[in-house]
Amino acid sequence: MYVGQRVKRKEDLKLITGTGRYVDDIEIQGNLYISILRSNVSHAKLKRVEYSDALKLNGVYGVITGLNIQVDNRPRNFPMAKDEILYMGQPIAAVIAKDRYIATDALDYISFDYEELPAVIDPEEAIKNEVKAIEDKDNVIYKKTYSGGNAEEAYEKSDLKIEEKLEISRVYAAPMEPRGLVVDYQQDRVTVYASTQSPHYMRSFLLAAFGDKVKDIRVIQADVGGAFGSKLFPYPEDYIAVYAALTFKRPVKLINTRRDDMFSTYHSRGQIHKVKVGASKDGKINTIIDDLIIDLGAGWHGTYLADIPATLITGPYDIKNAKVNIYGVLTNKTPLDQYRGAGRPEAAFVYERIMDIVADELKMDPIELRKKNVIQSTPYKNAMGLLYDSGDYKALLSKAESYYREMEKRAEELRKQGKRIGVGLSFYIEQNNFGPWESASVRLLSNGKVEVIIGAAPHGQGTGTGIAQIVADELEISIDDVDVVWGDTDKISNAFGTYGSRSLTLAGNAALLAARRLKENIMKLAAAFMKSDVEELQYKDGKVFNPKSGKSMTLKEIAQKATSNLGGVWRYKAEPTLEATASFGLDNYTFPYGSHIAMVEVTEEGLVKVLDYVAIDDIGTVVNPMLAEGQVHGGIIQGFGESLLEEIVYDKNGNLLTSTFAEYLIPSAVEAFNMKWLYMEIGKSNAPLPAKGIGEGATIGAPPALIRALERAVGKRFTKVPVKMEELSI
Ligand code: MCN
Ligand code: MO
Repeated sequence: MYVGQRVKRKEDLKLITGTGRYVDDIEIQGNLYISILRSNVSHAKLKRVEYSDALKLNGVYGVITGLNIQVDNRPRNFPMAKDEILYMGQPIAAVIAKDRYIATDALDYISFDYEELPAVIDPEEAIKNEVKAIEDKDNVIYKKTYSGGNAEEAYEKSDLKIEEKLEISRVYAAPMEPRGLVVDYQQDRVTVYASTQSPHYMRSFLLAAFGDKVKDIRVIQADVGGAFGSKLFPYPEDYIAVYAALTFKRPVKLINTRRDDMFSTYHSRGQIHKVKVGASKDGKINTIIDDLIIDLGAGWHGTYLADIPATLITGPYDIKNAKVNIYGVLTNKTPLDQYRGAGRPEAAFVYERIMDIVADELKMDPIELRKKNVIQSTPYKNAMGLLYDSGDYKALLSKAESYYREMEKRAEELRKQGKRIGVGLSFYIEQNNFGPWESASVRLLSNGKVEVIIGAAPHGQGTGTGIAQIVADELEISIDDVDVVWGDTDKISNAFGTYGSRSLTLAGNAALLAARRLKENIMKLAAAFMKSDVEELQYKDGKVFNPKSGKSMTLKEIAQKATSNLGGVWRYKAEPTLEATASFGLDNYTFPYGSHIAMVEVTEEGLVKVLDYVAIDDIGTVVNPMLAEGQVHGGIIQGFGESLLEEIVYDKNGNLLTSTFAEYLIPSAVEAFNMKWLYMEIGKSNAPLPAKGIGEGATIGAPPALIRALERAVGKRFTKVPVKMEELSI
């Protein structure tokens, strides 16, 4: 059995030997380069773009301005500002030139006239609607209330009433590789090579825009240098590049610089939660009322990032009354979309801050308070109607508690030496398997090897290895004989991609079902070849054999026979193409859950050192503990960044002040620390392979644990991430 083993990543050999192919490594004979002129003002009426000087430059093929395409959920002036500039960094013009240097130089020869408009930057100001972020739109573009029980009445009746404003700043996903694409043009065909999490989304979005001009748009996912949620849906640059290829009838290439990327890759989080919490004297939380303000920037496709935390606001706790009023507001900032965790870290920050704050107010132990409130058994329907499927939350919490108590003991010793030490624990619930289903095909090749094509589009997670483990087990063959491939809309026609920690569960189970189907077909073919009844045959260790006659055939022999043309007449009762496809979806979300425990030291200057860190998850069956652990490590470090370093900052005029890594800080090896990951396999999903996801869990669990530890170390209450050095120093 490979499932459950720490199998090494099959993806790595290519990448560590320098033979990976990222989008900027791809050159199509004769491709032109695109460079984007971006707005340096945040809100203005765009009067005129002057580019005749740029056209005079040697090597410039053309300039595109004012391109507008109607795309669902995207504002007017998409993908380029035409009459109104909505945010700093918005594309205004695109230069198409012979090489990327000429394309970039030509930007200096383009100017635009504009009439500045007041910018809307503070989301709380935006609600007042006095100044408009987009001329013809109400600033509060999305308003929705979720409620369960009777939140107000429960609040009035509560012994303890607390009001807090909790804030999660805007962040940038900061993948190592910025976004980019190469568009190959061949008269009526277009092939896009992209750094994306979903070639299939890209294809369907682009076909909606350009479908009348081409037969199909094939999208191929290049190797991707990280995405973290930010490369799921196509961006303005993608539309501009395809439009340019079709207009100039040439292949084109567009690669973001880091600065381009920081301005244009949709930012994330950016939420304010004004909460009212009612609890009884003994620590039972009765109600949460939350006014949730989400800073959507200059677009409104990110509203789902408020729906997710709204429906998860009670977390893994049995809180019967809750109400969340969402205010989705427009501002003159880069539009908002998902970053690893997508809504669940926001929810966890809120309900876990609530747990710690209520514990402090009641002078109770925070773990005792959590134990009092934690959901006792599953399945459980939460106040907003979500059905938490499976797991033993109490058991996981008590396991986490033992680590917490042990760290507290050590912390106490260190405190006696005068050190500022804090320990924090978070307990969280996840939700995954968004995007209804996923597909996979399994093929037996004539060399006897098995190719698995998945509709998910991994980009660093190692999911290809996890799925190879599943298929190798099902077909009882060596994992070396299984090759998992993905990322090409021509290889599998309908699929979604990798996001929401869904790939192992959905694509993995689709691959499992496809492998089963293929095996059934192989048995039928073998029966024809071995002149046996299929009932007489058995499948074992990658061979079909007849116990009566003692004869057997290997997969390779079956494949060669089925695909050779020496058989003469058509006589198979089974499908000789040796390919089976299946799709898999679950009719409910799955809900992994877990706990993080952190011990930190804060120096007088406000420097933070993480002394110890433990994370515990229950994700049902763990296919590859090494891969899952790797995901947790990366997520914890990103959670550390979000807690202490990362913040997108605009000034009051909408100038982006964090447009390089000198101002926008991300954690590096210097900040890294030891982390231990443990898992339980109690909460299985309903899938044939009862796994749940782990790709995002740690970004959910880390910030609340770290913030609590910091709070205990310095003796102050923190209600906003990131916590700044000056708040931590003495
Ligand atoms: N796994 C496992 N057992 C399980 C579940 C998962 O062994 N029960 C393993 C899988 O084999 C896979 C990994 O854990 O190697 C993650 O699988 P899964 O939880 O299904 O998540 P996805 O593959 O769908 O990955 C998406 C998730 C998301 S949503 C973001 S954002 C994110 C993340 O993955 N972006 C990443 N991790 C990232 N890691 C890298 N290196 N780069 C990114 O951009
Ligand atoms: Mo994601």
